[in-house]
Amino acid sequence: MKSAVTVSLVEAAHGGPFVFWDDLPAACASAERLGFDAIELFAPDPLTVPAATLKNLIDDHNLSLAAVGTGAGWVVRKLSLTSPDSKIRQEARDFIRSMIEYGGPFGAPAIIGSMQGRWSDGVSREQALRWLGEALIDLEQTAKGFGVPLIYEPLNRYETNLCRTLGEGVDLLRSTGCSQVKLLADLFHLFIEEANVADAVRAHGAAVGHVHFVDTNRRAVGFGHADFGPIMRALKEVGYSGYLSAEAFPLPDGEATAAQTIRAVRYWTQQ
Ligand code: LER
Ligand code: MN
Repeated sequence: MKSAVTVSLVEAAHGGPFVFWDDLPAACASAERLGFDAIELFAPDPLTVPAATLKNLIDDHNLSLAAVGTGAGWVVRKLSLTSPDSKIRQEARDFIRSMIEYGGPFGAPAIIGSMQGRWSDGVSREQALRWLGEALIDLEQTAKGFGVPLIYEPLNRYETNLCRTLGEGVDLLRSTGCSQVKLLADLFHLFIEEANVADAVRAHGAAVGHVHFVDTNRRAVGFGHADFGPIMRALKEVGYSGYLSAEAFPLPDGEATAAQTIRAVRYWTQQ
């Protein structure tokens, strides 16, 4: 398993669960110094940091790009793949496609989390899941062009009413027939929604393509109260070899969160 740390450049997301903020060169320098394999980037759009600039930065710091988030489409532009308004649904798809095309040349998948939206306003759950499924089928084609998966993230009940567990995520993927859409196991969401996180990972591990590595209170692993032994054993059992990416609150600060995360990654991957 490989290590990654999140960097947010989205002003409107301040207060959110990202380790490093605003200063991408400084975040890359810290990530390299601490020994991370990669950064995961939460950017406003594909233009704020031109791809060439990003490439120079990560190359200079011996880092990879683990994934790109698409949540700015929701946070900044209020786009959603399940909006009742077809124009907004289309704009949401266009935005996500632009992020797939941004990360693709780096081998980095795009993550669909908050852009999935929620059903309401006269839209049934079935209808919303159909729209979401159609978008995954369409966007998977773009991802395939770069040889990268597309990552879909079940979220806890306070953030979506569509898919909240890995099992519900697997059901959605099955209904689409998509083979290159993988699930993001964000442990924070799973601690809220799963009866047993290790059992869920064991049952659905084949579908997991990315992990948000974080403790129960959304702080660095070890700064909360989960027992990571069973979860890490489950990830090993299912042969997970992707990223453990720290998407956590910078508490007490980003450096301490990143340092604790890399200690936890080393400890748990060597057990
Ligand atoms: C939001 O709670 C989250 O986990 C992000 O990864 C989704 O964009
Ligand atoms: Mn997440």
